[in-house]
Amino acid sequence: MSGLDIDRLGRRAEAMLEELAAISEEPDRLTRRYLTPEHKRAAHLVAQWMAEAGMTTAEDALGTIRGHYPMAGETPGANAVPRLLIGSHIDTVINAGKYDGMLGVVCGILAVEHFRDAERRMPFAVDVLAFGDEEGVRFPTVLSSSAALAGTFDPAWLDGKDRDGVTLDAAMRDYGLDPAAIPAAAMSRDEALAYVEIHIEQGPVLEHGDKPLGVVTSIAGQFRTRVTVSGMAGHAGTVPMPLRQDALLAAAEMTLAAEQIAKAHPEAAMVATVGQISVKPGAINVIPDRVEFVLDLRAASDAPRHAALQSFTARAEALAAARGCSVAFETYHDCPTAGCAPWLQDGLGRSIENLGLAAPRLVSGAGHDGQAMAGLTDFAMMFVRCNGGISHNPLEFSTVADMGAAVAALIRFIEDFTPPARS
Ligand code: HGY
Ligand code: MN
Ligand code: MN
Repeated sequence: MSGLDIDRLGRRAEAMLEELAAISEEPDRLTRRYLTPEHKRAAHLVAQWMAEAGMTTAEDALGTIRGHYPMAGETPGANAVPRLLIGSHIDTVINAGKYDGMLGVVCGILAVEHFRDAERRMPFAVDVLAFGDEEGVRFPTVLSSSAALAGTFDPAWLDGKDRDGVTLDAAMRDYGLDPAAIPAAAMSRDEALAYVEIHIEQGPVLEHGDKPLGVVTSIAGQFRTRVTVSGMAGHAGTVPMPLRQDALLAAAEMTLAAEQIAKAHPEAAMVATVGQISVKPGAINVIPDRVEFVLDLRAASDAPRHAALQSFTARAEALAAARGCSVAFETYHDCPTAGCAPWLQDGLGRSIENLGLAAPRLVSGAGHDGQAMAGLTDFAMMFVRCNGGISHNPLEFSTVADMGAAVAALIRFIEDFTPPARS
């Protein structure tokens, strides 16, 4: 198919993912949140693989591990080296699968290893990036480590707290990082030729079309809005139902309203999710007086997504008032739809077709570091088929053959990569 040993590449990827999957905060499931000791162990393992593959490695101010494969003729310490960026993330959700994020880092390492083994260097350097805060599961930030590399990190994020009240600033220092060095983490536009990410599709389209690989056209925009509902605590046994100001019942009606709004817009590929909720005071026999949840609202384009959030907040205020409750909203993440550069889409498409495979185009409903990297350079993504489209779930699975094909296609892409002439 390509003169490359697809099976060997796929088996290497599978073995590396198994090793990473064993590094978890929890004994019986995979959870690896940003700046935890487990993140550090995974980062060290990835840095070791990068070094073994012929790269120099560095850790930036956000903990991103940056592997650097020099360009032809590059002298150590050279400035303004043009580089193709390849990366993904090594943080996970709670009870995660072992492919989401990690596959893209492993593919980048295996592709560079191929060129090192062939003693071949390109007219550009290749950086492999292992970001640590893509999921945004620990702090109220999302894509913060790729944003820092892109130069768009917001210092206000440093005050965000995790569920234990630890700020991002304190967690960085505890991890051995220096928040004052964040500005220096930004890469100059001159150096970044493009950013390319390989990722499992996390959806059913490729499997449904019996296609191992695909090329992403755009990444859906998303809101993360914290909703705080306040009511009145009371005795579960003595307050008659009509007299209650039950914050949980109001919140429950709001989550159903979000579902109705999303279902009303199939043309916008709109989805609404509430995956995290807290109920206070949290006693069995006390009517809840404070409920906090985060609404994750996404759509394939931005106008309907913004309109939907407005509809939701109006609906939520009416539902709260009807129960004598109040409601407050804080949108802490508003990530616009990001388009993948057509020239990079074409390059990825050709590299897949070079393997004798079709290269279908598809939209990503999932968010990715590419949305942050779009602030620095053109970006594109290659999707890899995953079993049943399942993700954010330990049942996540991608075959050796499909992962091997992804590495082979990436190798072909790098071989044929011709950066556009700079004006
Ligand atoms: O939520 C997402 O879309 C991604 O998995 N962070
Ligand atoms: Mn991901
Ligand atoms: Mn994810």
